[in-house]
Amino acid sequence: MKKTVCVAVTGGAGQISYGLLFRIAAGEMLGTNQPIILHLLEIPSMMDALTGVRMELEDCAFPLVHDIVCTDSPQVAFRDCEYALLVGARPRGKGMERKDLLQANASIFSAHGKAMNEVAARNIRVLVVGNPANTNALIAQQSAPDIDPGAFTAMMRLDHNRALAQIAQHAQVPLTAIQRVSIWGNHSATQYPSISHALVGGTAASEVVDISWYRNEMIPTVQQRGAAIIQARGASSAASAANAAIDHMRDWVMGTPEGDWTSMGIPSNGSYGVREGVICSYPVHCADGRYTIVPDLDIDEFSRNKIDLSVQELFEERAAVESLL
Ligand code: NAX
Repeated sequence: MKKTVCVAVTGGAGQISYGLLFRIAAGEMLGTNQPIILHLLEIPSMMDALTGVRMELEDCAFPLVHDIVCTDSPQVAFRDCEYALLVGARPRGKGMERKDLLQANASIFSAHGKAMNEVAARNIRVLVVGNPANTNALIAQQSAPDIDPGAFTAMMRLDHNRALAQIAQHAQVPLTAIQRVSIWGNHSATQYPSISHALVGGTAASEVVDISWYRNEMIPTVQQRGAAIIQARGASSAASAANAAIDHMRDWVMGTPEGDWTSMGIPSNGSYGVREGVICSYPVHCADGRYTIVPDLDIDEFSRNKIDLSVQELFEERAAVESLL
């Protein structure tokens, strides 16, 4: 057994957390040899509901869970944490513009970033799930100047997994036959799911997948999948989002499979023409607990336009919260 680590999850009483906490507690994220202390953060009005979640976690008698701390104080939640999953966020209310949503969440993520800066372990890894995830991650990062900026990531894995599932269904192959799919840009309807370098059963995806299906059906399906789920289920994606959060953290810590890569929202560094200053989705390899952008991919004109459009949106979101950066 390894040394116990603290894992903070915000929005602990929300629907994604209900799909997430039990899997973290079972060892699916950090491994079955990694004991954990869960730190669950909620707003004061949700503390009773959070107590209910805690009781259920206790009733699972997970051997890996050494303690569960429930709190409405970010300073308590992030103390000594080596992993933080920032799921809690303000949902879009009636009549709320995107700008209002950005502002409402900006103050939450700025407070959480400041608290992490004060009390979290210096080697913390942060995954932002709460929307708008990329810009919230940027705000948290900018509010935590004493923590490695690269520690702040945004969840694009749900989009990545959605793309895999669409290709598997279209090409009628098992999911395991598909490699090297990439999501570029923002976790929004402008995101660019790319199959330019993807392989299906070891063959270039462009030879297996119908290109007009890809451009006219797959791209919009992946971009709009969140809305389609709300329409069908009457509630937003929860179990699949929780699953993606587990996948994101697990691969970051334990590595991506040989020959494959994943997609993560990470600080832009000029790679692939995305200037510094936003949290952008790139294809990444993970090994030894670190991610690196997949180098030297050819970007054709179609891809360039799609990536630029989504990156432009990221900079517009950044401009809307500039006063907090
Ligand atoms: P819920 O509304 O069910 O849960 C959110 C929880 O966060 C609530 O219990 C709320 O009280 C709590 N919360 C709000 N402000 C908080 C604060 N300051 N500190 C701590 N907790 C706080 O939403 P849920 O369905 O769980 O979704 C959570 C977030 O994930 C939303 O922003 C949602 O848009 C986002 N998503 C992101 C996805 C991604 O791929 N990046 C996909 C799924 C999801 O849409």
